[in-house]
Amino acid sequence: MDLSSLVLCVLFEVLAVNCQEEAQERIVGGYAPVPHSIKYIVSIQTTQRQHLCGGSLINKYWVITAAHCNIGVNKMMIVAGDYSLTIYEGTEQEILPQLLFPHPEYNPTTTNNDIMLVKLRAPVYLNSYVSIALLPRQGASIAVGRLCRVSGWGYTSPNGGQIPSTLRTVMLPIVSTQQCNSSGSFGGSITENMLCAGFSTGGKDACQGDSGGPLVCEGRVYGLVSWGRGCADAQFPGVYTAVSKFRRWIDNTIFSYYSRCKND
Ligand code: 4AZ
Repeated sequence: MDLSSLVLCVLFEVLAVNCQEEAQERIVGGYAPVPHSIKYIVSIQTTQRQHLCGGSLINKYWVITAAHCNIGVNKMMIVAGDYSLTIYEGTEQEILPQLLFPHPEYNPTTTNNDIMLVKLRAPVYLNSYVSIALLPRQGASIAVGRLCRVSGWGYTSPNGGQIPSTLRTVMLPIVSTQQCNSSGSFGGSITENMLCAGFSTGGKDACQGDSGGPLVCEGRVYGLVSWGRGCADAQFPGVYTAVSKFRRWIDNTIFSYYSRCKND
C-alpha cells in the first residue's frame, strides 16, 4: 500500500468506513467477515461495556462460552447482533444473564473442562442479525486437517495491543492431539476434552479476547477458544474446549434448569 492510500485508509477508518481490505491483521491473520454474517456469536462484556470474551447462542435463552470467562453473574452483559463494538448499529441486543453454569469440574490450573452455560434473563429475538448455532452430538469427532472457522473480537497481534472494534474471522485446520501433545508443542497438557487447531506455519490463530468464542466445523460449534501459548506461533496451535465431549452435560444442565423446583 502506498502512502497516499494509507493516509486515505486512516482517514476513512476515522470516519468509520471499513478499510479492512487494506489492513488485514485481526483475530490474528484473519479478516473481517461480511457484517452480520456470523449471527450466532455474542460479545460477553462487563456491565461497563468492556468486551471480555466471545460466546455462541445455542437457543433464545442460552449462551455457551468458556468457564474462564466467568466474571460473576452481576458483572456480566451479553450482546447479540453486534459487529462493531464501538459503533451503535441498531442491530445489537443487550441481555443480562440470570444464572451461570460453569462446568463443575472446570480446573483453572490445567484449563480442563473450560466450558460454561449462561442462562439469559430474557430471550434474544431471532432475526436477520441474530441466530442460533448448532452443536455436535456427544462424542462426535472432527477429522484432523478439517478446516474450521474461529471468530471473535480478540487481539489482532500476538503481542497483544488493541482489541479490534469489528469482528474478525479465520479458517484453521484441526491438529491431532498427538501432534499437539508432542514435546515440541504442549508436551502432554492437552486432555481428551481439548482440541487443537492451527497451521504448522503459524500466523493465524485466536488470541486473548477471543476466549469462549466458537470454532465452527461442518456447521457446528466443535470448539470454544480456551487457551494457548502466545498466539499464532508455529509451534503452538490454539487450544479449544472439545464441545462434543460435553453435549450430554449441556443437554442435562439445560433440562435440569427447567425441571428444577420453581418455588425456590
Ligand atoms: C487467552 O489468553 C488466549 N492462541 C486465547 C487463545 C489463545 C491464547 C490465549 C490461543 O484468552
